[in-house]
Amino acid sequence: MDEMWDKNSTAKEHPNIQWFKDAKFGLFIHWGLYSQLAGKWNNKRYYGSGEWIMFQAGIPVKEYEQVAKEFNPVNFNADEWAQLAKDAGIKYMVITAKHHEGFAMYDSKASDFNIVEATPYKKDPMKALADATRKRGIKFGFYYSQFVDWHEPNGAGNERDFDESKKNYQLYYDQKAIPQLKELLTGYGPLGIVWFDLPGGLTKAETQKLIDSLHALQPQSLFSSRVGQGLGDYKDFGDSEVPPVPIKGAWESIYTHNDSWGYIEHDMNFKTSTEIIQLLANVASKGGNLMLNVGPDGKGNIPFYSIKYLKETGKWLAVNGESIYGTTYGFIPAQPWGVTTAKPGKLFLHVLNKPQNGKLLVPDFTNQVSNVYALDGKRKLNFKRNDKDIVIDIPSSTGATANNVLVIEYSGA
Ligand code: FUL
Repeated sequence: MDEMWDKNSTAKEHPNIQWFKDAKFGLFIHWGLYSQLAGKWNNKRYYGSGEWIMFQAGIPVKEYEQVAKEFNPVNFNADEWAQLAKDAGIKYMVITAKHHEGFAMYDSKASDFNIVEATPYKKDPMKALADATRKRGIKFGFYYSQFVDWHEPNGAGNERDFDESKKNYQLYYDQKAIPQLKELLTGYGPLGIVWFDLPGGLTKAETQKLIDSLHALQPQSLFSSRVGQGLGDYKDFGDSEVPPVPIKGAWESIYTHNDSWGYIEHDMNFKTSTEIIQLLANVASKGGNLMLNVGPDGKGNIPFYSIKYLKETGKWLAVNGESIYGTTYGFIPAQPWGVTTAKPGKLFLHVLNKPQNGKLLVPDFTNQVSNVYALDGKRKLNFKRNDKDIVIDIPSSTGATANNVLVIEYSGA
């Protein structure tokens, strides 16, 4: 079993980490000028990551700036977005304040390339969203691309418009990234998370200095490990990655709902609610959080299928949330029928594939069992002890849902 993800076991965790460990389910939102392009440029369709279209299609900075003139998300409604998160059973939300394109989706004094200055919309949607989200008891946070910035001569990643040999990354950090991060940490109330992405250009000592100066503004805010140099308050794995074994400490898996983080009009490959629920159970069974991404369009609409499947996921969580929120990884490894999560005195069996013969085998469970029941409706179930194993009778009436959760209550933990 791994110890703390990349800290030694004596390293101190962030004092405010517990809410994050308990949260289990977050909503990631990628929203920017790329949402307006919707995966198309000059009548050509692009696939993959919509938020990379400037790079993929080779759009020069000056032309990309023109996209801002068309960006007018009149349908954006902070309360609707926050209420969707609430209905979906989401516990924290992280939205792109600035992605690699360099465009600030908030009122930034540090760069005119922002939603208030450069678009006909002229308003800052982030204030309203931060308030609407927190009002519903959901933590709010920002994604920030700290090193890659294709709009800036001194930012990383755009060697087509800007000569790499002339770049001064420190200047970019001093003039844009650090001032913008400070704006985000001072203008939008208490942030649950700052989700740094793609580190570079800083030594470990410089990264630590940056972290300290930002934590001084909001000590309670948690910083993602993509701040770089092995630092950060919790670990993010690669995009769309679940570790194969349970991991101790605070960590997160990130997935997007279809195949793109930013909106792509022609990407309809949405995960169903069954797939989301099973993914969530799988990640929780390893001890982590799932942050699932949606990509609203340029008008501010969240895609129809994201709304539909998120709401269905929320309905399942309303009944079965006890087996997800506040759990730790299951101490029985993955079985042919599914995965497990745990709380003191309770083992939750997430039955993702119902056993054909109606007998569910839990191997090597030696504790004294006091009760076995289905979480949905609390129906008591018959079980037998078979040496070290437990065999539970699954009633034939058990339907095929995304995830039937059974509970074993036991003593002697
Ligand atoms: C990556 C980015 O390059 C992608 O565009 C996306 O934001 C993903 C979540 O992280 O590093």
